[in-house]
Amino acid sequence: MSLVVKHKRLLAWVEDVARLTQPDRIVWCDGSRAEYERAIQTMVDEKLAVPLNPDKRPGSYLVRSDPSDVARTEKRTFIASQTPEEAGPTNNWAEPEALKKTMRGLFRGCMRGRTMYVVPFRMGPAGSSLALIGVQITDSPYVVANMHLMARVSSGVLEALGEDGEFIPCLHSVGKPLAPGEKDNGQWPCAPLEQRYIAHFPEERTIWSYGSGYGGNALLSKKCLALRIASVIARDEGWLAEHMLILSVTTPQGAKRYMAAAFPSACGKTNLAMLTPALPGWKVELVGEDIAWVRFGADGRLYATNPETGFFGVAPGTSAKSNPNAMKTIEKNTIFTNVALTEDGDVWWEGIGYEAPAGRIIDWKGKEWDRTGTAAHPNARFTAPARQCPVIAPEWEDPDGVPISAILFGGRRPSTIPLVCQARDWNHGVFLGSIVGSEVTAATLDQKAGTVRRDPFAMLPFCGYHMGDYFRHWIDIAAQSSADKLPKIFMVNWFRKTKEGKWLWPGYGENGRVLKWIVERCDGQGKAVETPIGLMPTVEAIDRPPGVSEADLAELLSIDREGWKAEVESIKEHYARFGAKLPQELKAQLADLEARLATA
Ligand code: OXD
Ligand code: MN
Repeated sequence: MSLVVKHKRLLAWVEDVARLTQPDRIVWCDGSRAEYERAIQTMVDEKLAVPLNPDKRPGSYLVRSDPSDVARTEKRTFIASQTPEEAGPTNNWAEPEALKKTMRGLFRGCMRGRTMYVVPFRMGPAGSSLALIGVQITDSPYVVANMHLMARVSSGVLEALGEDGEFIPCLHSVGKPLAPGEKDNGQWPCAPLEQRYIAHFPEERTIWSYGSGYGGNALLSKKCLALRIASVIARDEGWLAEHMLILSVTTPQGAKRYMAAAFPSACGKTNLAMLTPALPGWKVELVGEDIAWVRFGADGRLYATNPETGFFGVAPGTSAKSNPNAMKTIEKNTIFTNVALTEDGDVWWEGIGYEAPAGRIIDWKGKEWDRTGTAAHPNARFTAPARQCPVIAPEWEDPDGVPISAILFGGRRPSTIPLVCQARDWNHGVFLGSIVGSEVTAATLDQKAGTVRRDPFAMLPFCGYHMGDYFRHWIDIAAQSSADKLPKIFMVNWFRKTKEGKWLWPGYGENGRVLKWIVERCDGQGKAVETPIGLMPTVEAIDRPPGVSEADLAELLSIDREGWKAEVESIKEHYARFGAKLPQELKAQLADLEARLATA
């Protein structure tokens, strides 16, 4: 590399890590196309990546991971703050020095036989006041290629760092040293599960990840930096780092309004971010589909920025019906992981919208698929550049971010929670965010099917500090502005079912009808009535989609009093986890809800 790195702390860190991990060689990354191609070619040479048919998927590759390394491993994810109280009841805590000692033992010699890449990257558009610089050391060419798509990797970042600029050190190894002459030879490298650690040191703003090469465990820019570490920085500096999509809605009159929305995993967040509204004349464009960094502008409004540059989306279930814009985004230049390979060199997965084609299909484990079981892993992914999305908003890289009119919270709730409800004010909105949850389906987690897994603000796996302090931060941040400038907050639920188990709402493009009411509410229009749970649209206020009867809509907008009373009890249990850190304001909101339900 022609650039001379003058940053002493960075150079010393890279030298220390090299001494510890003992790679064969060190490569400083510059973010160039040639470097991306070299990383991919390294995987192809090692039989870790398969080029797809260029007539079907130009510039695209398929990678298969080890069956033990297919998702974020929350059990192996740690917040190593000085005290357990700082990490709070929802995070795994580890004593930082003890964890470092254990991990240093694992890192010792772990890059033998491999290349150590030094990947400088920026999160956030150039010129953004929130942009953060990270440097990831990794021994995975898969990580290098994915980081090229997901973050702004460039040698310019090193120049910007100068001699002593701030950066977040992100150390990663797959944890599979190679003996002399040994090759990966088609074996996805990773360490046994019990040796994996995804460790965050919030006070030091440092990340160490060992043993996994997959997704959020290994692309440290994403969940580790842009959420867990950034949430701590945001708390300290008075902004918000959130697990939220950002979209714009343009009305038939040409008015553009921006919204941010938090949903737990598997609630159609990416689909909503790329929505094609069924309502004629309405348009949705995407600014971000996973993470939003949000801060107040000089005008007192909240502005949101997408720190990333690509999508790491779940493939199964993505189809021309559920998300036509995602399907167009991934037509080319995409890395697919753990999907099935068709005989003609294309990809396939369950829920792609058409039957698996005839001929030999290789499943995600690399075996010929016998057409029983799933051909793609349920958490199979595509990594694609955001700029390829046909509905990317032209302003998605605006360094100032976009002004947010509405914040939406949603979950997968077959009962009780109505289609949409507006918070009475900011604190009531924070209350709605704090009780987000999804109904547990069979075989998810250790919980009983039918119970609600609470995932406050959809941040349960991503908040880098005590969740009670996080609630406090959301309440306090409002003081930076005035009530008239703050976004309106809404709770939505696309997943209501009848008692007989029939969907009450068609979802997908029809969700645009709910966004329309939200826009109208933000603009001081749209009919709403006061109810014990918040402001609700009247049946006439929502444009009714074809196939939804007036009675269905009335049910979607009704208040299930008994359901809500049970909900209050469940919220009490959820809140009990936070002990003395639960803000008084949220306790008051819950008491208020209970009283309204009793008297109304
Ligand atoms: C993701 C997640 O992968 O939220 O984005 O799990
Ligand atoms: Mn996510």
